[in-house]
Parts: sequence; C-alpha cells; structure tokens
Amino acid sequence: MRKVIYILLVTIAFQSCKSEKKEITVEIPERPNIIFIMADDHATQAISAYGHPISQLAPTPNIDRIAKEGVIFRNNFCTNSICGPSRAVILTGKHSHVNGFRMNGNRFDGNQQTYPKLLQKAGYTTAMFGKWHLHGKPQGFDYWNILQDQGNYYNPNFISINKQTQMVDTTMVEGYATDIITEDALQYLDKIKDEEQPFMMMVQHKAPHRNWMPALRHVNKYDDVTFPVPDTYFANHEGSTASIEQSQTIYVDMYEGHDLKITKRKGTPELGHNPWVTDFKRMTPEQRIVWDKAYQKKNDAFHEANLSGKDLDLWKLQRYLQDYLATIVAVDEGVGKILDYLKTNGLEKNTIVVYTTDQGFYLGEKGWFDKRFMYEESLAMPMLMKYPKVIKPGTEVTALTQNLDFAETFLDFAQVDIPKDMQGKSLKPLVTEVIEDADFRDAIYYHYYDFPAFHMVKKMYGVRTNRYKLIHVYDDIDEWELYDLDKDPNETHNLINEVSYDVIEKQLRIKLAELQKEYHITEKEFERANPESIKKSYKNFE
Ligand code: SGN
Ligand code: CA
Repeated sequence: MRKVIYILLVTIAFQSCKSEKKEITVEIPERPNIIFIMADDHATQAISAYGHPISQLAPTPNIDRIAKEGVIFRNNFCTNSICGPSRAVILTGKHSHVNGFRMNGNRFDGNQQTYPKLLQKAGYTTAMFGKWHLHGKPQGFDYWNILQDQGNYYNPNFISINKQTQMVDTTMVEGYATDIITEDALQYLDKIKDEEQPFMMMVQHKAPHRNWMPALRHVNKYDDVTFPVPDTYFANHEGSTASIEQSQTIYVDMYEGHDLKITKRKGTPELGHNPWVTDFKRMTPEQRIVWDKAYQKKNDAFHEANLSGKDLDLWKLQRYLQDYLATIVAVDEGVGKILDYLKTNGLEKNTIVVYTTDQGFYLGEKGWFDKRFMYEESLAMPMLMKYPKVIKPGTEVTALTQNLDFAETFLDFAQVDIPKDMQGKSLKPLVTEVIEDADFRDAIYYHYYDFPAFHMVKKMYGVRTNRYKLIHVYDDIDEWELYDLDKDPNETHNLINEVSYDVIEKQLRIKLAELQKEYHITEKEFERANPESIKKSYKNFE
C-alpha cells in the first residue's frame, strides 16, 4: 500500500477580493490495513498471553505474538454472551436492542449501517471469511465466502456468490474448516496486497466451538496432559437459581458420542449418544479411519477403567479440555501463517491485526461448558491487537472495554468519522494516550435474552464495574445477584442480602439505571417477561 498524497486546489481569498488558485500538498497519513481474526467460543483461559494455568499447558504462541508485539486488553467484555448477537454488536457498534439481533435465530438486518460498509465506502477493499452466523447475505464486502450456518469442522459447506451467475452458491470443501478459512484468507490477501487502497479482512473460525473436533494432525495432542481442575468444578450454586437450573454441566449435559467422543464399548469405533450425526458423517472414509485410530486406544482405556461417580466426572473434564484445546492449535497455526505472511510481504508495519472471539466460555468452572451467563468466564472476551506503527509492543490495557467498541476503533484508526449513533467508544486513545481507566468507562452494561433455549440459561441483565457486579435474572424468576469480584473472583457468594453491601447495591442500581438511559433501553426490552418481573426490572428506570 502506497502513501496517499492528496494535491488540494484551494482558492485563497485576499482582502482585495481578488482570488488566486494555489496548490498545497497535504500528506494524509497512510491508512492502516485491518485483519480481524475471530475464533468462536475461545475462552481467555485458553490463550496463554492471559496467563491462566490451563493455557500454560496448551500455549498459543502465535496468538500471543499479537499481544507481545502490541496490546492485550485485560478487561474486555461482551454485551450479550452469545454468538450471533456478539457478531452483530461488533459489526454495528450498537447494543443488541438497537441492532435488533438479540438472540441466535434472529435475522440480522443487513441493510443497517456497519463498520465494513463504512470502510468500503471510504475506499477500503473489504472481505469476510468463515463463520458469519447472522443468517442472510453479508453486506459491505467486496468478497465473502462464509460457512453455512454454524459450520462443520470437517468438509464444511461454504456459501459465496458465483462470479459467473452472480447467484449464491453452496459448495462442500474437503478439508478441515480452520485450515480452509486460513488458506482462503491468505489467497485473497495475496491477490489484493499490491492494490492502491487499504484492506479490511474478517477471518472468522468455527473452532473451538462445540463439538470440539480437532484437526487430524492434532487429535492426540493433549492425550498425556492432565489439566488443572477448577476450584468450582463441583460447585453447589448456592444463592443462584439460574445457576442451579441451567443445563450446561459437563458431567450431566454432555453427550457421550457427540461431545466426548466416547465409544459404545471397548473395541468398537461406534460412538455413544450422538444426536447430531452430521458432524461425523461428513468425514470421508479416509479421515474417519485416522480419527477412529487416534481415539480407539484412549477410548478402550476409558472402558477398561470402568469409572463412576466423581472419577467419571473428572475424566469427562479432561476429555473435554483435551479436545477443546486441541482444536485451538490449528487456529493458532493459522494466526502464525497470517502474521508471517504480513512480515514477508512488507505489510507488517501498517496492518492492524486483531485476535478475539465472540464471547467467553466455560472450561469447567462451576462445572460448566458453554457461555451465556454474566459471570466472568463467559462475559470476558479476549482482545489482542497489534499495529507496529502506532502501538508500543507489550502494552496492557486494564480499562473496561467491550465488543461494542470495536467498530468505532477500526473507523477511528482508518480516519473515518465515527457515526453519532454508534454506542461504543474508540479504543485508540487507550493505546495512544495516557488515560485513567475510570475516565474511559466506569461500568459496562450486559443483557442476555435467549431463554428458554439451549442450555436453559435464564434472561439476565446487569452492570459490572471494575470491582462489583449486579445481575438481575428475570422472566420466569425474579432474582438479583451481587458479587464483590475482589473478594470473590469465582462469584460463589451472592451478597444481595448482605446488609454491609447495601450502599454498594444502591450505587450499582443507580449506575444500571444510568446505563439503561444512556443506551436508550425502554420497557419494551422486558416485554417477553412475566408482568410481575417486568414491573420489578423496570424499577430501575423510575
Ligand atoms: C449449538 C451448540 C450449543 C451452543 C449453540 C450456540 N450445540 O447449538 O452448545 O450453545 O450452538 O453457540 S452443538 O452441539 O450443536 O454444537 S453459538 O456460539 O453459535 O452461540
Ligand atoms: Ca460463539
């Protein structure tokens, strides 16, 4: 990408009313390229740059390079911990109730304003690869090739526009989804790298989403590793009805075949309970032979051990983590390839590379997998960014940031005006200026709507400051939860009835009401709730 020099012809008016045309050369700073890499369900606990003990046994050296050469956001959170909604927030810079995509299964209104559209309009070449999951064709991209629906790990279907017919084409591509997406993005990059205008590419993986199927070269990667068991693995969820009534407990809700890849008995490759057969059916016979061979020995050992009770529960955690973390290896390799490509092609300095995911994930904390709750593991989103020309290597940001801020950040770096109706804030000042955390943002707002649905996590909204969290679980129940994250980082002691926290609770309720006002949240947001609950949730606005 070459430097853009604009020659402006200006008319200079003199006092005498005579006018003269003069040429002035204004150098517009080079606009950066942007590569936005997003995994699906990649927990911060599984990125070694974040330092969690699990990730130290399954490091992510290439993803970590982004943090080392740029910035790590230590307190980055989603606004609504679920796939489609998070993606819609990222594209629009608006909360779910404003962009209209509150839960998976909603249809994204593609006609609305998004940051890729604004960048495209400003002269960027834009492209989108991999998981889209917003139902409907992507808009604002010069090229796109997206996974059908959730996507499959093996031999997935991709949807794109056929150049000849201009019609939508669905094609099965043989191979492993993560590798296909990386290669597709690299090939595109190779095609456009010498063009005059800057580019923005979204590279969005299926991994490490359920049902955690690693690449064939990685299926045995963590067989001999025993991962640390979270302190709360056998939590009793006292003080939280929502936590008791969910269905995302590893040792209760995971399917033997589909999730844990357990076979029916020793000596057979036939899988146990597997309600969604397509994931395995898509494999070619050759792929399946390698897969079965890799799992046979460990499954036979499992049957021989004849585990029960807590031993079985703990075994399930290990199998889950081994597979989940093994799917991340290909993602990390892909990130490495992209970073290397930028370096060898002289694009490194002026390209922003972001690594993130759509929301956090449970790796056994509270006994769970999946996300959705407003607790830390699912609320936290990894966010790593490098831009060698501007961001100092090794920068750490502890301010409260959100996926709501991404669109604004990219527009800001690209020198495009941030539309007034976007609800987040550019993160650029956090990496280019000295700003107190509290001056950036003193609290974040969260709202999850997808109930009743998969995993039965109840509707909830709330506020989180740098120390406290207040959650209101509503609809079929009406329950408040309050946590002091300094004293109770695992969020196991609901303090809502603690008199000594009354003042804190009051302050948090005021903050919550302020945020609801700031983000234009109306009574309508609670309309699917039962009337009693609406009344109580709405107390905050009065
Ligand atoms: C699938 C998963 C669920 C998951 C949702 C939403 N089941 O239905 O466990 O919560 O997706 O995930 S699966 O066995 O079919 O994978 S999201 O990332 O798209 O929001
Ligand atoms: Ca997801």
